[in-house]
Amino acid sequence: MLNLILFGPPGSGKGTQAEGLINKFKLQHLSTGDILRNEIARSTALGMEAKKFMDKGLLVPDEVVIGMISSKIDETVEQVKGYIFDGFPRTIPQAEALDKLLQFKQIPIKKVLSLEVSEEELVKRLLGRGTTSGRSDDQDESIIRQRVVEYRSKTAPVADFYAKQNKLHAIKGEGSVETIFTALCNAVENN
Ligand code: B4P
Repeated sequence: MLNLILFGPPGSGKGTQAEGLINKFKLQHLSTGDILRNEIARSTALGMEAKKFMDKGLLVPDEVVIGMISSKIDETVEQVKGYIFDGFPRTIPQAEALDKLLQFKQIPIKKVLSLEVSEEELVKRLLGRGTTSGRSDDQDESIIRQRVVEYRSKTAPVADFYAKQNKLHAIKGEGSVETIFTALCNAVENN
């Protein structure tokens, strides 16, 4: 099974690049951001709870997202060739929980692809998306900057967690979508 993590700050291109990687490697997409937005759209209790955090640019509590991912894996594991985790794990407890889940099923993470983009470029991209996406967390610069602060304090340490396992591959996330996609494919295919 080919299990990949797409890692990087908000707006680094995780969702954008996930699409191409899913098509090329025939992987199941698991985006915690998409799953949470779907829960919000359906006004579920989980969605309403998550919205309180997302609207402020904060991470949703670990137990909520870990439970969500665990049940998605249970529902799909028999039918897929591998997963692309997009926007998960975002904290060390999430990374530890994912390792445990995958160890139990004997389907470890193969590679962690880390997209590197400057803060000014992130803010520019997300404000740009905010003009068309309808996403409230993309429309206010102070919320976007808060998401970057959350990334630096809680998510960036996850890179070290995977570097210690020799699974981390840093990729320049600025340039054309096609050039970045080629670099990601090379990282997946080469040892
Ligand atoms: P996510 O849905 O994961 O979204 P994101 O980090 O904002 O963006 P992504 O990185 O996927 O966007 P992309 O670059 O593709 O998270 C949203 C919120 O959900 C979080 O803030 C948090 O509250 C919550 N959440 C999600 N997962 C969680 C977890 N595990 N734990 C706790 N909370 C969680 O796109 C950005 C823009 O850049 C687009 O407009 C795109 O067109 C553009 N773009 C992409 N590549 C480009 C390039 N090469 N050049 C120019 N523009 C580019």
